[in-house]
Amino acid sequence: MIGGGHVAGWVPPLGLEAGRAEGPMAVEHEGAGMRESVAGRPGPRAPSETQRRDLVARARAVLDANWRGRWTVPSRSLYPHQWSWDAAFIAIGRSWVEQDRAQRELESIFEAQWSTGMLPHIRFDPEVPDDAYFPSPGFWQSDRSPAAPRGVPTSGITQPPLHARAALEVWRHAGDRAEALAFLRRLYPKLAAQHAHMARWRDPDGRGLAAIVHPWESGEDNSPLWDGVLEHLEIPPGTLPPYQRYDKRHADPADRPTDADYDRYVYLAVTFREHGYDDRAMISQRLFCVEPPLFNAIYLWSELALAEIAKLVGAEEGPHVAAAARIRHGILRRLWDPEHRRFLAYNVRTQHRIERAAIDGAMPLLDPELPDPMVAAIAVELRSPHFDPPGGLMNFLIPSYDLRGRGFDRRRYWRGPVWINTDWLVWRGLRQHGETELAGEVEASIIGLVEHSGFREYYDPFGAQGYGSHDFSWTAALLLDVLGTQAGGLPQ
Ligand code: 2M8
Repeated sequence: MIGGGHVAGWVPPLGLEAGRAEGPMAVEHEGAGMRESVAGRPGPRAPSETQRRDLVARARAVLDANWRGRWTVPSRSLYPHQWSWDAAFIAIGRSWVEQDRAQRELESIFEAQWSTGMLPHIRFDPEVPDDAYFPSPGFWQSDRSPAAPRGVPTSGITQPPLHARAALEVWRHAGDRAEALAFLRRLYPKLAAQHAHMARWRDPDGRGLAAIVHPWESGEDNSPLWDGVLEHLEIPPGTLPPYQRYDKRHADPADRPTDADYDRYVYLAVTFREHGYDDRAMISQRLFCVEPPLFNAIYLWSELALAEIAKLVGAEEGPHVAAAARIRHGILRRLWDPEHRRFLAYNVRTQHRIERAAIDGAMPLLDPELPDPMVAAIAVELRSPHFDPPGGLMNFLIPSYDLRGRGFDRRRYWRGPVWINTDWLVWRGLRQHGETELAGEVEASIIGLVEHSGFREYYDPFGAQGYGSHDFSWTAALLLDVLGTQAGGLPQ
């Protein structure tokens, strides 16, 4: 058994971890009679056509309110710029209803691409004041790198490369096929450069996998997966610049990372800044160097999409098929732990797998060729007490981290709450492998969480309480994709 530090049969007491008296009864209800009306668990019930129509209208209203003319902010309060993998999720959802905005979303984030091919994790909006979000462009100083685009302030690190997959989905849903093909032609060389950057600079020992150098690159920034990886970091006195966290103004500090975690994030970023965000330096220092299943499964899924896009635009698919095979080989060889029958993240610095279970472990389902015994092992794990909250209609799938694992926290950002984007990725993977019953339960959870608590950033698996920011874009976008995929398509 891995994870350690947990008591057998333990269930997190409602509302105790964060020192608050909160439980199912304290759930915010933004709609009427939701408990009866949602597709709850077990025994999911499909929402009625009226409910589906209402959800679509509400999701579209969130996306419209967060549209900034050329891109969508993840949240108007907490995240007032454009984020990289958010843009991909948003484009996927938007593509059901607005082809033009979906295309613009992806093209805007690629305006921030560096000449090395690196796609930064934030494209800053110069019109947003510096004190709206930390770290601001003034902190990152991306112009310290000759590879950064001139006139477009960005961060200096990347995020999971979901963009080729998003571009393919946009094409698949497009009403104007000619325009969608022109869009793919414009984007293809940029997507190929993004992937080439990872193959060239982020594969420290040639295993086919991409390594990340900062928890912010993982997308699941504050996961307990990184606790042990960050432990070795000693922050020399005087290295941290004075900084102020603005996130705690916009969200409850109990839902956000601790100050000690933030110091480490800032220390890593400052160190990379001092090296002008030089790829070689960021990898070779091994300050934080990890190969996560989530990042790499998305990398593989997008590489396969890139092969399809190449065919559509008349380019060669062969190099992408070969690259996908290399990534698959890396995932199967390096990230699969035969003893525990789980996919685990790999710490390149210590040369060991990180023996903690997170929703990451289910992401290789995105590979259509994942061998059946591994698909089965993932399904068993998702149904186990590590990821399936016990009992009752008010518990929801899938917690982002092992419910029984060391460091689990049901409300704190990436340490256990359910996120709609990770649910959606696993839902796609389960469907692809014919795991329809479990996929149906995840789908019911996605819809149920939104019906109970609105378009929140993340949710308590025990009771659906919503946390983090309100009117969160990828929650709205991915709900559109889920509803659009249901029989009858997207209600207009
Ligand atoms: C969160 O990350 C940012 C830093 O990039 C933050 O906490 O300030 C993460 O959930 C990340 O995955 C997401 O892309 C971003 C914007 O939604 O917020």
